[in-house]
Amino acid sequence: TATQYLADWQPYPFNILETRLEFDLAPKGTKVRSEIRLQGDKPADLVLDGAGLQTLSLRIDGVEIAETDRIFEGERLTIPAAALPEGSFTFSAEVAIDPEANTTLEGLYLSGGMFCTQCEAEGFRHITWYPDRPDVMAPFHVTIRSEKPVLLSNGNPVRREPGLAEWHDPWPKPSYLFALVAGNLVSIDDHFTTASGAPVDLHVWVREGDQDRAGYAMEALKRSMRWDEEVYGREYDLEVFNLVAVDDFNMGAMENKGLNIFNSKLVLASADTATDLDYERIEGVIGHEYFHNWTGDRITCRDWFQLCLKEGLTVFRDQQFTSDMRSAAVKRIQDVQTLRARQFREDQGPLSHPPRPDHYQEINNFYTATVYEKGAEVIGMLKRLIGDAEYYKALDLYFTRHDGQACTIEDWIKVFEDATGRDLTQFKRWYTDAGTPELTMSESWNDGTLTLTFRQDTAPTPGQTQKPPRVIPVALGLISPNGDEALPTTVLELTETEQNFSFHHLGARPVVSLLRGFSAPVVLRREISAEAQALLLAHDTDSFTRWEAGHDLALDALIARARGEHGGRAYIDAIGALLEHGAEDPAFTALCLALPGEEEIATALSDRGQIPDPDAIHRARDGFAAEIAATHQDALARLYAEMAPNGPYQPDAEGAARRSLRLASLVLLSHLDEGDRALVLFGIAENMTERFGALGQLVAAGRARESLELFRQEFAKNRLVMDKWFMVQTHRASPETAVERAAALAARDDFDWKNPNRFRALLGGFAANHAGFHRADGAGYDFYADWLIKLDPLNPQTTARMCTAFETWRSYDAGRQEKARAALTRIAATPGLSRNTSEMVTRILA
Ligand code: HT7
Ligand code: ZN
Repeated sequence: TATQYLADWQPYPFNILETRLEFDLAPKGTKVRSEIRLQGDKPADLVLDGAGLQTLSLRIDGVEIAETDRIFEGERLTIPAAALPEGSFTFSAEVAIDPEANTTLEGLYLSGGMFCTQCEAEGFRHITWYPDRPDVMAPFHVTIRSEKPVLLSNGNPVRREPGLAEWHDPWPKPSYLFALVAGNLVSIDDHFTTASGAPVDLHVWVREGDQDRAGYAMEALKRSMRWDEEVYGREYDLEVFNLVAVDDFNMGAMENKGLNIFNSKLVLASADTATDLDYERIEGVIGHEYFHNWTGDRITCRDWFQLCLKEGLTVFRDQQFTSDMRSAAVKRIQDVQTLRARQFREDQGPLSHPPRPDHYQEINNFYTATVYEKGAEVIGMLKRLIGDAEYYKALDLYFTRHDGQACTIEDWIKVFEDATGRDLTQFKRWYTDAGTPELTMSESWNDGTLTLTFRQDTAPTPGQTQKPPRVIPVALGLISPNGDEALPTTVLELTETEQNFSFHHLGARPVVSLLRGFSAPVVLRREISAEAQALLLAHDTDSFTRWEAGHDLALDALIARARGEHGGRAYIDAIGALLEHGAEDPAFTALCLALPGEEEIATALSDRGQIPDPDAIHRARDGFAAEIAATHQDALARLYAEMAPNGPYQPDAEGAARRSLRLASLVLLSHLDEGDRALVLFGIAENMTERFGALGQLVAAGRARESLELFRQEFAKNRLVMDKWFMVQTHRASPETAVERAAALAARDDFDWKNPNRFRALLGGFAANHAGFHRADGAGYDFYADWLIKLDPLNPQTTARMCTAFETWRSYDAGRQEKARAALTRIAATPGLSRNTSEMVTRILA
């Protein structure tokens, strides 16, 4: 398969003045007529992309193109320059496509009888012949003919009559932002007035019966619109904003101009069907897609290597939004947890790549944690280095300088250099170099002076052996032995491989509160005593480093226990002090009570040069939880009771914080009462957060049979809740029974495996069951591989993404490695394997 290289990018030789599309929708035979008005400065071949199209006619200025002037090569059509008029001309095509047969969920497809599209990254070529690349931008005029009652496309509505709708999008956009929806939908409607007084009609479209679960999405949309005006000065720019919920969707949501399309799980929510986490994700993703209107749509990417230009920035913006809507401290801790679990894991394995890769085979495999989450961290570092005022000044310059353009990371860096006068050459390495730097800090104390020595090292990554030092902003503070802050947050700028910093005139030797707010995406190495960690957990003024101190104590204890040693007293004692005042900051207490997961313990063990044993890790974690619960039984029971609902369910940060502490206490207490409390809570809970939390504990305790059946009976008709039902069973089953449980669930009639949400619920839940997936006899790998092989011909995108479950396979013992390798080799050898999955498996095996 051909590899694409960043270095090969060439500008497209034509501008598109306008793109006109006409759709005659039919499930099996949709006709698409296109008219593209092009203009070129000098003679050039016209190269268009198309895949799986039945071409009925191809014309230039109304005249059918001669057979000899149509050169088809793979997914490419070339019309030689000699067959084209000079200056401007119109290329028109008529093609037929088959949405019903389209199971890839890319291009135009059917979901529950509704037509919908997904064009990012290269889906538009499945709709018609077009320069399907992000730097070719055009205004679109779209006509839809269909008997479906609701017919939507991008931009503003122009004409509506029975069986027909016309839309015009005046903002030039690339084909990946095109969208069309046609179906039996109902909407909830609202209005928004922009800061400069322009009215906007807002519609959230769902299936009949789902309206009462769409209200939260609408509120989240309005909050997003206001926030982008207030914080970034960005207003919405069309008369209407449509948001549609779709059941069959490969990812979370898509930012098509004026017509955002969402996985229904990121729209629909009510107290009895959605958890606090669901609500928070809905708000965050609605924000994310809305913010793309400026960072993605108005300013887009020149090529797909620049994906993090829009995704890193938009993730950064959605993280800021959630911090402002909820608790900034909690949000930062959660984001770091996600970054470590997903991006660090990626960076430490065979799939490591820079936020701005320079080659790929299948772009859909690069919608990764590195592009998204590390891309956001890099912007956070930039902001920390230059300060808030300079950051917003640079963003203003970015929006004015590049509005309507398709840009690169170089353009982005230049904006910051011009706005601040800084040289960001070294900073740019964060975009071009893969790998997570390890930052080692050592201390020396001499007569009131503390000297810190920092060293940065980045291990080689696939294709990149040399890792020169990067600029690393290290935010730190100093905490005196009495708990007072001896130095408030100070940002050090590391630029060398090794550097010293001294702090003078200190009374007593302080404890360093290091990497406050997780000021850079690095792995820290330092010697620190358990007493010093406990001091930070008790007194640090920075909530991230405070949480981190407790987390590291717990992780050290779990590592020791997984090796068969004793450990954990320091954490148990420190937690005791925290629990006394636990109710004062319930969300923070809950975060400190949640033990590091099994996967994280496994990674920490391999970081320390040990081979993780998944079964020993599972036992160690269970045993430690039981010991914590036994020691603090009274305090936990008190908090569990105290955090019971004190009014009707509200999906806000305060309510969610109380519930998170109630459930964190329940998790620990369940190790003592074998699920007695969980059983009671399952029976009385009036919201899904508590109900589902209780159900998880019951499954883990092996006491869920009746509760699962009750749950199923109640929610059999609600797809999203049934996804939870599948997921909790594979995720929380005991390691010994997980494969059999997953296989039994997969054999059920209601395991609609062609639906990505259902597939991810069962198989993704199973892969997250660390000891179950990594079962020593390889049964977990085989089961999982069988399902990937089955899904691949239908849905390569989802299959390829789910291959990442294997990315850590080399960390385990020889027996497991052999079995994982066999499963991966079997996938790789499958005849007709998609390009997506083939690339992933090859990289993972390399
Ligand atoms: N920009 C989108 C990324 C995307 C996607 C979304 C849905 C289905 C397939 C997709 N391929 C790529 C989502 C986002 O980051 O906002
Ligand atoms: Zn995005």
